[in-house]
Amino acid sequence: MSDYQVKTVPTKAFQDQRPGTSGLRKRVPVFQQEHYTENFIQSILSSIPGGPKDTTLVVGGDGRYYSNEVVQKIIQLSAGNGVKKLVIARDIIFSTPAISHEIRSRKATGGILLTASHNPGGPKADFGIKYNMDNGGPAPEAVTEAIFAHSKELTEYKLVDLPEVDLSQLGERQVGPISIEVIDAVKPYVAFLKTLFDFDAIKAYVHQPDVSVLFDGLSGVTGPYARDIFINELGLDESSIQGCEPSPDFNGGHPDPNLTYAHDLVKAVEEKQITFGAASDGDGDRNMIYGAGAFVTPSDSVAIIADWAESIPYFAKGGVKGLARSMPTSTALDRVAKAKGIEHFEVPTGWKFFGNLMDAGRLSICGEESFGTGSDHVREKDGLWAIVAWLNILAAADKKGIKGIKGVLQDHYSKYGRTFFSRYDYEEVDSDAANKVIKELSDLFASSDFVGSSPTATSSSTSFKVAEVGNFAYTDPIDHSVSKNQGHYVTFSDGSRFVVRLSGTGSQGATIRLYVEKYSQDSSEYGRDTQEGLKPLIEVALKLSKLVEQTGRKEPTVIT
Ligand code: G16
Repeated sequence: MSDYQVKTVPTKAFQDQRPGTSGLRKRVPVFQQEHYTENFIQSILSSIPGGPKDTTLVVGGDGRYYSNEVVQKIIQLSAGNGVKKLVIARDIIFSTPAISHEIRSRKATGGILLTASHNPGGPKADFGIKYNMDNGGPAPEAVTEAIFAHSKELTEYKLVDLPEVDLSQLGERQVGPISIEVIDAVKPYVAFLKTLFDFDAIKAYVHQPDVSVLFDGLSGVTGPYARDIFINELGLDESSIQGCEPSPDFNGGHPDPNLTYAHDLVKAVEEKQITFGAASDGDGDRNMIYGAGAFVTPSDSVAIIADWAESIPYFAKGGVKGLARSMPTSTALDRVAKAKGIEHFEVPTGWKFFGNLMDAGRLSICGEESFGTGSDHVREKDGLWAIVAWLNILAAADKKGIKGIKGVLQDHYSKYGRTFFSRYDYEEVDSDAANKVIKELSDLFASSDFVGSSPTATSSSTSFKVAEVGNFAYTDPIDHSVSKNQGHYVTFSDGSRFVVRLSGTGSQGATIRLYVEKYSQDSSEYGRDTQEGLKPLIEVALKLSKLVEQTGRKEPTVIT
């Protein structure tokens, strides 16, 4: 008989463990309830296709508050469920894209990621758990629904009582019935990036006397990765990085790389007139690109990366097989796809929807308005990948006399026109009020005379003629699965549009997202302020959805 007994622990099921856009995200005290975290981990293990027995799982996260407790639970439950091996990052610090890469390069069964991404961390803030598949990507809806179904019916979970495992020491050891390998999670990922990009050209570019760089890790997981890339590989000075010490509560900040939450970076870039500024989020999958006087919207970012793909060795060698964006992301990418004759796709919000297309060899570059950009090098969006891609592009553009981020943006607009895009977030809205906003739009769409009508923005007397409306649904071209209710959209006859949907990543109440987009080929408009240009459209969107009346919110929480 083994020294290690598998213990069966009776539990009660929770009814609120449905994974959202990207895993289960709740406040820490929710995860701290007796059995809550164990139940969810058991539901994940029970839902692994083929079962948990003899599997190898990669485990890590952004190191946020409560991570160590949860990893110790994962070790015990994995041992109880017959998992053969866990590959865990030293001190748990493992960026989401690096986990994706590790799963793929080891041919592991899957991975458990501990992160609530860009949401704040700390004893009263957010925690999250998600499962990734053997392709390195987030579990598709069939699997997340299986996890949810398990969680609602669970009566017991299995574990082995084990002493706490020290995760600061590298190396492989046997802990009871399970093997634990603690790895350096930074080196393999940075070595991988070096195979994708022209690091020599980037190095030459960033050392030009008129070029300066500032990266902000927002105290999230990318700090050690950024240090290796910017300081060790590119030979830049310490002053080129900030916020690069991972902190369990992100130093009290909100690790979301946008104009609101990455204000320290924006301020420093403007004050010091830095050529290239960039930030990444808590778990390292999001990015923001910002040079002095030049903010790159994520929708433009993916379009520009696609347009300049040939300057990036990975694409120059392998070609660009297809392009894709999430539905609310602006149509800037579509214009590049059409111009280059490349297949392109519009998928629902959620990186998990890109995976099948990549696995089928039909998608190379994709992005989302929510500061996510990436490619088929892994199956997650990848903040540092996007940042290095931009440096690669800037180096190539510089050789053609196109200077800096501003130069690349102007060049793009003159070729393709400019797409103005903005997102208004109304966070922690009462759920009933949020549902009423959605219902308001559904009712409007059902009325026979809405399409063809011309709502007017009273402040400027601008009218928009309604051309098409709908609630976005998607049929996956590969496995033909159908995802409905993915966002209400109104498209106007001039090509502008707005979208309203409820976020699937909040941890409290509801978050309403309003996305607005307007396209212009009038070069006198290219230099225009985004919010100014979109004002009439936003007014019409708010009027039609009755958002202010239903929620009592006069202003959004965040504008990006
Ligand atoms: C996740 C998903 C993204 C999605 C974003 C926002 O990002 O991976 O695909 O665009 O959430 O989703 P929602 O609008 O439903 O809140 P992350 O960085 O939070 O993992």
